[in-house]
Amino acid sequence: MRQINIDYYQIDDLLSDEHKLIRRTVRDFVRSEIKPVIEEAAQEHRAIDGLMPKLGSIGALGPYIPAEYGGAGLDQISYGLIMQELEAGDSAVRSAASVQSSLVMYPIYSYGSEAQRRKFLPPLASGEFIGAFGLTEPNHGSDPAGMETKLKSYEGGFLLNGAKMWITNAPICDIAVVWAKDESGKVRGVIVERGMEGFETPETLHKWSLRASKTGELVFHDVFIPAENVLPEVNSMRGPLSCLNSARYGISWGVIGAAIDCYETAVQYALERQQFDRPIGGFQLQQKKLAEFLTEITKAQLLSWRLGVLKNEGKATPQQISMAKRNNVNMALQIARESRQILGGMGIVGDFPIMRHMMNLESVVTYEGTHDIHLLITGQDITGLNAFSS
Ligand code: TGC
Ligand code: FAD
Repeated sequence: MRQINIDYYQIDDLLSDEHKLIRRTVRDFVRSEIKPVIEEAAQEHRAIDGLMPKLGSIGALGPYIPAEYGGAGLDQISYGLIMQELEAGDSAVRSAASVQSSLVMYPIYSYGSEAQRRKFLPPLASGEFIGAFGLTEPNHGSDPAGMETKLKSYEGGFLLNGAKMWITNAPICDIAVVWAKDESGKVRGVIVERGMEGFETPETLHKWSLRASKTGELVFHDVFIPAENVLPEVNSMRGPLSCLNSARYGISWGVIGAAIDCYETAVQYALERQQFDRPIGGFQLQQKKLAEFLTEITKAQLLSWRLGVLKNEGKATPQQISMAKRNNVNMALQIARESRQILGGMGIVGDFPIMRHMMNLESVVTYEGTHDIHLLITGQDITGLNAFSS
């Protein structure tokens, strides 16, 4: 069998032995725990049984959170490589890990009190607790600053009212980090716990994408939030948007994993499938696709690796992160769509992972800032002019 090389520019030379060991560990985990069950879970529209504790056991939840809070204390390249390997399995698995790490553990670690860190981070790191992140609302997706969810002062804390929509893991979450405006219009972050009176999490059904991930709403009717559940160190949109930086960075790596899975499947198929008495991989039109896939994967690998180095040095800007998220998700989506064509009719069945990746990536290109919103972020960085609103 012909060896498929996805490290075309010897980017492995830029990784440490520890990075390669981490990647190997997660790759083995995905091969033994995810690949055998993911197709059935996605077809049946259900989450993988016991996924979060399993992710916790390999250190995939909060990899860069310090060990004293249950994290693995790893660097940003390690975090990226973990996301890449998980998304080679399925975007739903990477989503579970990136929401928990970047959108729940990160804000508690960065903006929480010491008591909040000690109470919530260890069970989130082990996967005993499942976290959700509530920013998007029915009337505010790309413009979260317009949020209508409100906090009203009440004896010893706040009353929370409003609703969040399209929330990953909402139906199965134990806690949710929720963003809402206080009476002075400041954006605050609060930790809502399952069981609090007036808190409901209905599931969003009939998705054609991310079918192995639970999505839902977070609905609040006069939910009492004690003062100890308010994140003390944040009071503006910088809070939620900084969490998105971390998650978007992880996605830029994750989708490379999905693209590689599609690429490897397409190369294998193109070498084996015979039409007109020869492998379809011998036809120029198919080779053009494969050559472009490898070129785009290589460019994406370099973009994310460099961004990881900048992140390790504390120098990555939100605009650089937007560029990587936008470019790499689009790269993976195009590769998934065209790989599916290389497989012809076989591309639409669950015997191969491509259609599942393709459907998943239709969400990934929308969440964490849409393809167009990230373009406008780059446009604003170039011109200094805001094209979002008048
Ligand atoms: P704007 O006026 O530009 O900024 C408000 C304040 O925030 C600061 N800021 C950031 N800070 C940190 N990181 C960033 N990325 C930041 N972007 C902006 C900014 O400096 C300013 O600070 P200050 O101190 O001057 O007040 O904000 P805007 O309201 O005009 O909006 C800008 C825009 C459109 C770029 C932003 O709203 C945006 O990114 N919209 C996209 C929304 C989005 O990405 N939602 C994601 C929801 S979570 C999700 O999808 C999870 S999917 C999970 C999964 O399953 O994997
Ligand atoms: P809209 O904002 O209504 O956008 C619709 C279209 O208009 C898009 O193409 C957009 O690019 C375009 N558009 C909007 N504004 C402009 C503009 N100024 N200029 C040009 N074009 C514009 N959110 C969370 O908070 N937590 C989660 O865990 C979470 N998980 C998700 C899981 C899934 C499966 C999905 C699909 C979404 C999830 N989201 C989550 C929500 C996600 O972040 C939003 O869907 C996304 O930000 C876009 O918002 P919207 O869907 O309301 O689209």
